[in-house]
This record gives sequence, C-alpha cells and structure tokens, in this order.
Amino acid sequence: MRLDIFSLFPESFDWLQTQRPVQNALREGNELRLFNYRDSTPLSGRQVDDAPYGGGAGMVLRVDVIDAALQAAYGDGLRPRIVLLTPTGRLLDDELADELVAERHVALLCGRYEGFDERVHEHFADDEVSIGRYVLAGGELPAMVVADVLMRKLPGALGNASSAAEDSYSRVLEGMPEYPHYTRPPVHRGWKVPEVLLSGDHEKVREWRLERSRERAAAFAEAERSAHRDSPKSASRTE
Ligand code: 6GU
Repeated sequence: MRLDIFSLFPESFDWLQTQRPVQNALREGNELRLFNYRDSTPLSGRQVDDAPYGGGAGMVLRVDVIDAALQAAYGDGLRPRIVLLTPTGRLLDDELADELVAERHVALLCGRYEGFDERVHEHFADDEVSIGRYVLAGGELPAMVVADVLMRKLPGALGNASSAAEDSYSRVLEGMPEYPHYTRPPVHRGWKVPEVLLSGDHEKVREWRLERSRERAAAFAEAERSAHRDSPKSASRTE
C-alpha cells in the first residue's frame, strides 16, 4: 500500500521510519511518504492557520492550505482515501485498521491547534479517526499509531515466522486478546512457567492458550461492563 502523511512536523515521523516492521513493509514495495502543509501553502511566510471566525482561543488550519497540499500531492488525478485525525473521529480498532490496510492508497491528515476548518471535514475527508477519548496536542502521535498498526499488517512486515493475523483482537482469535507468553528461565524467584508449556504436547498447548484467551476476553468484557455502569453517561439513564 501507499501511505501518505500530511503534517506540520514531518520530521516527527523519523523515529517511525527506523522501526523494523516499517522498514520491512517498505522493502516489500509499500510506500510511506511525508508532506508538510507549509511546503505547498498558497499563503506568504509559510502560513497555514488563522484565527477562528466568531472569535475564541486557538488557531484553525485553513481549508485553502489543505486544498493546496492535496492538489500539490495528487493534482487532478486519483485521490487516496483521505483520513482526518481528529479527537472526535471514529475510534481506531482492529476492524478499522483492516478496512484501511485493504486500501491501495491512504492519506493521513494531521491537525494541530484547534483543528481543521470545518470545510475540510465536509469536502475532503473520507474518514475521521481518533485513537481514544482524550485530546492530544496534534495528530502526529495518532498518525504514528495508525501507521504502525497498518504497516505491521502488511505481508512481510513482521518477518518470516510471525504474522499480525494472530494478534490480539484479530479475526483468528475471534476478536479476543492474545494468550500469555513465557520464556526462559522456567522459574524465577519461585514464579513458575505453566507446566503445559514445557510439556511439548502441541495440542494441549493450543487448548491451554485458547482457554487463556477466553478467560481474558471474559475479564475484559466484565471490566467494560463495569466501566460503563460507573460512567457519568450511564448514571442518568433509567435502564
Ligand atoms: Cl486523532 N487527534 C488529537 N489531537 N487528539 C486525539 C486524537 C487525534 N485521538 C485521540 N486524541
């Protein structure tokens, strides 16, 4: 796939590009490109933002600046699936990641300041994605999260032996968390590795792991139910 990231701080993605799964994915023919809104802005002094109409704190990324960035990157040609990173977007999960990684070409647009002019949402965004219900200073960290989760799903990204297909929350695990892992030493401070893992009985190991995944899934579900019960939103409900 081809992944394009638009940001005011493209250099913040340097670290991401040193990561092994990303490097593997790129070697397999995938592409990661970075764009700086300032490089294509039609405004003088590399300006990209402006004060909000109607007043208020903060600055807003201008729609003409976003338009120019997309125009500079794609011209009038085929546009990628355009994903805005915004704290109010659709929550990122494994299902959304699978949906995005199936695309041939995706663009992630990072916001800063108070966000994008609303017309960017209306006229350019195919999707709006959030990585959680809290507000970060900008879309760069979320874009790295999205890029990481997408890249590791690409064939060859994790090396020969492993695959993201069996990760926690994947379809293979029926959306369940992964089972626990152990390695040497077999005993540390009296803390033992479960006997079955040392037994060499592959069928028993498989059953044990599935059972642990189910246990964790049940514990997760219970934790979510209790979080929901205790949330201020559900307190006002009569159900
Ligand atoms: Cl995508 N952006 C910002 N600024 N904050 C966030 C977020 C995105 N997702 C969660 N918090």
